[in-house]
Amino acid sequence: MSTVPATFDLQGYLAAERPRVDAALDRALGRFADRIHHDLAPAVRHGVRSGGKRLRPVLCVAAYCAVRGGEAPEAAYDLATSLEFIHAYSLMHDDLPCMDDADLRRGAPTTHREHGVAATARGGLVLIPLASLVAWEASERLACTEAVRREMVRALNGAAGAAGMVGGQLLDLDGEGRALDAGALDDLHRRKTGALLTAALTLGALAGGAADDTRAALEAYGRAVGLAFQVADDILDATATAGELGKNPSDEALDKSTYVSLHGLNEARARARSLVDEALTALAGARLEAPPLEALARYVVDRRH
Ligand code: GRG
Repeated sequence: MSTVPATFDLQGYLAAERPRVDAALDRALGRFADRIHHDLAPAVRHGVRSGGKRLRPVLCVAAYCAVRGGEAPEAAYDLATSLEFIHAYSLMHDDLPCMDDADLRRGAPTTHREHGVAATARGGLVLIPLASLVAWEASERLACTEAVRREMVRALNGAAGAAGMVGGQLLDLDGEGRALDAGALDDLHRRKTGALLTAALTLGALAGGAADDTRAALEAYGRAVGLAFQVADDILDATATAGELGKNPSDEALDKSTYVSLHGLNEARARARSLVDEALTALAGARLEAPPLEALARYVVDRRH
């Protein structure tokens, strides 16, 4: 099912949104420069500003616009920066020798390859509290109430923590060399990847002043898109080249259970499509007119990196 207007230009939309996100990341690194020890600043900058699709901030701002209509103010992009800070730290740490031991990300050397393990480990840690500070400060400029601002910071940290991304990463590391069943694989990825993607929708919805049912619909969309994203990631890891991916495929080398190893390529593709339909159904149920969110759901599974 798709209600995306044939005229919606996702590539043009992303080409306009990504520089706005990058500008917000630069603003945050500047505004909070005194919170980043100067020895760690190059590694932090590398982790935050070395490319990437900027999917989480883009989703956050798209949710804000879906709720409020019109264009998003600068502060909405500043709020969305908090999600990218958590994402950046997670990739810096994920690539470290004690985790995935990756040399390449986004077609370039990983942060620890450029700036060393110590600065990367510590710089990643600096980004965690900074993300909360960024969200707290930006949400004040968006004139959110204190209760809403607290809820945003709680949602961000919940998604980043043991019940979310960190917990998912632990399950992932634990699962290396073991066959996980379908339920365990879903649980792992709902935490590791899905929780932060869903938090992007939560923050955008809260900032936009969404009613509870609209927020719930956006979060249902986020959960479906989050899992679809990971199914697509597994398909890409199994089928794309290192050149396309900008990193070395690693699932097989690390002996990880994936949607492809568990279900096969065709079934994994069908699951990704059905999750996209689930996401679009959630939007339609809330009568949300949101062409960017509809197109982004499809993009998540159609992307080549
Ligand atoms: C101490 C156990 C422990 C964990 C620390 C390292 C870590 C926290 C978490 C890792 C979480 C992780 C690597 C999640 C993967 C998420 C994912 C699919 C990343 C790729 O996202 P894209 O494609 O990346 O959006 P770009 O490059 O576009 O930004």
